Amino acid sequence: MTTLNDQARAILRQNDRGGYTVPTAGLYPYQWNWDSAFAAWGFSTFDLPRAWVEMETLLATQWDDGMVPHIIFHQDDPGYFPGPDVWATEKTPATSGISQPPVAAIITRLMWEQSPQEGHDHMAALYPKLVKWHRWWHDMRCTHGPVAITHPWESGRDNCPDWDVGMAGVDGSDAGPYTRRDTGHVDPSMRPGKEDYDRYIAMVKFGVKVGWDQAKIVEDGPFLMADPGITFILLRAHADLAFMGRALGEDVSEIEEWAMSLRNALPLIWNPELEAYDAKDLRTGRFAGVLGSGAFLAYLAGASNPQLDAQLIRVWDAVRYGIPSADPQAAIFDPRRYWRGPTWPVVNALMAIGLRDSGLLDLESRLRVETAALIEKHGFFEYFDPMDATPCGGDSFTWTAAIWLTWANQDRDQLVGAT
Ligand code: 9WN
Repeated sequence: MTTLNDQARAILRQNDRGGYTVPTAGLYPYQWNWDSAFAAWGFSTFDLPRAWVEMETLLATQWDDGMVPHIIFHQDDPGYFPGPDVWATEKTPATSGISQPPVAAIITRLMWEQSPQEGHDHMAALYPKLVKWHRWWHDMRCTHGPVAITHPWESGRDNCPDWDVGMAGVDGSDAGPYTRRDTGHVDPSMRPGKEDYDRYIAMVKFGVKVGWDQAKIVEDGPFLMADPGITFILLRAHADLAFMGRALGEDVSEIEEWAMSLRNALPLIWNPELEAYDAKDLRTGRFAGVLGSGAFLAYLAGASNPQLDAQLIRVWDAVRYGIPSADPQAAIFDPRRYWRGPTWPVVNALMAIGLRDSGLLDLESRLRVETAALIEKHGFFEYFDPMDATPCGGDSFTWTAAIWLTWANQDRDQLVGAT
């Protein structure tokens, strides 16, 4: 009998395109930044050499300025829009012009710690590239304090309600004619709407117009919002990077300074009215005013507090499976539409690291049991309805397979109360 472990490993192998892994065939035919890091973590459970190759392929696409792009278009594929011709970054291989959540250092440390001797040279070779990427985040995206994103896709949580206030200020009227491909692969009611896409394309066009000059994009681009999610991921990634640097005998004071200035900026994204961390439109100074899953990544950075604990339990108790991507008690909650309500196993896995490190072991177990139940019921889908477990988005999804192997299926025989 094929076990779910076998199926998860087979998905990683099937989605392997030779040195990099696509998120899922059809819908996402290229290498995506944070998906690839999760793929590496998944491979590390059964093929550590292949895991290191994944991370090395990702970091090999780093731009001269230090950015590691969000999509790498290794080979043209008409099944995805917007493709390399729209981004027009003039890189080889072709890439998009924005980045994605910097989970690579977090996962590199996890892989290295699995086998410190075998991993030493790989980790040491990746280290300077990771430092250069983190410096890019500090110099190019932390100019306002917390991490700012210049396009919702940079957050990895594309159309979550966090970005609505910033998106409202983006003029999508001259996006021009284009044909979406995503809605041909999955149910359109689960994807972002046309107005969102017009604005996404307008932002890409602005990047092309300024030759992907990141300083100009931050200064004058159509969209700039503080993202609690990446802020917490980067804080955690800085700590893991510094840990590896110390093990290599490197001077990590620069990384420690980035981390300290980022931590000092956290009050700027605390919304007292919401009683939670909140996204903020840096063009207008307005908070988003909605509780999104990015806020709960605070656990990953040791930045939680009793008010946030209470919010976590409130939104979690309002659903049955996993932590929802938007507040179920808010009017905008939409349990199957992309990042506007569903639960994402991959985000749950990141939160679990935070819950465990914060000593909240019961909550970590609960999250693991609920996430595993979704996969046991329906397989390795991209995301799920948190109310009734309906599988959504792409099937045979790399990161869902990866987190099954690394986290969701770990030691569950010792847990009780499976959903
Ligand atoms: C745009 C690949 C990616 C993920 C993102 C997710 C989605 C792309 C899209 O798919 O974004 O980058 O076309 O919708 O939101 O987190 O990395 O899985």
